[in-house]
Amino acid sequence: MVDLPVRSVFAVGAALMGLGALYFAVRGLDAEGPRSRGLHVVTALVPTIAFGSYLAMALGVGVAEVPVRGGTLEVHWARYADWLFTTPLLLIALGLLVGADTETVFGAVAADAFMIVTGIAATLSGVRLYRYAWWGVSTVAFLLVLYYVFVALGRRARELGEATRETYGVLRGLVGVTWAGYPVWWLVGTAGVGLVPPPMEVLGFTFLDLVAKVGFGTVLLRSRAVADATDASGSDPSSGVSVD
Ligand code: RET
Repeated sequence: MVDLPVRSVFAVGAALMGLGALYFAVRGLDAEGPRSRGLHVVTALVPTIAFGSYLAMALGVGVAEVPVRGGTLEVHWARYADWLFTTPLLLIALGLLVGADTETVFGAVAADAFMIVTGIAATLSGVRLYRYAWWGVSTVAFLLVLYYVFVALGRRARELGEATRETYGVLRGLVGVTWAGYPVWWLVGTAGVGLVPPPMEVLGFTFLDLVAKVGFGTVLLRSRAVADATDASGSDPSSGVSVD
């Protein structure tokens, strides 16, 4: 049974994600051009999914007790369902921003899905040693995701106009810092060594989720790069439409 402070954090998380989704959706109403519209849709979809996940956890349905050797563990599985969809969407947003080719975006999404699925295996394993082994596998996939964000997509961003380059630089930094917080928080939290107590753990993940989703969307949609993306003439590479 999820206790009240934890439920309250989930409820606040749901409210903030809902507001974020609404804000991005309204902003997207007058978006023009396929790439800009795509970016607005993806940016609004991410906190919408998170709203569902947080609401489920606040109502106690996104939570399960998992048997581990020596006791049980409360697993917030709705988080993983959220991440399985929102992390690929965030990578697709980065791909859309820089006009990446489909193969590169697909590679990033595949590595990312593998990271989340093996992260689920880490969380559900009943044997401590296996949990850390799966965490290690998931972290290797995470490093691959970072390769795509920093190297493959970053290379493409460098070829583009100043506005896109700058926005990509900020988003890359934001992804690098916030995403790296997840495996670390998992490790120090209840799923790992248990240094951080449950309410604190939930607070930390909620903070990371808000920055990685709503913070990300705010930076992205505020930028001139997205406004430039409304011009789909394709003469300037920063306004090309390579991924639709
Ligand atoms: C887990 C545990 C196993 C090791 C690793 C993890 C990474 C999770 C990440 C999640 C990112 C979530 C985001 C959500 C917001 O939209 C599964 C915690 C590497 C990187 C960005």
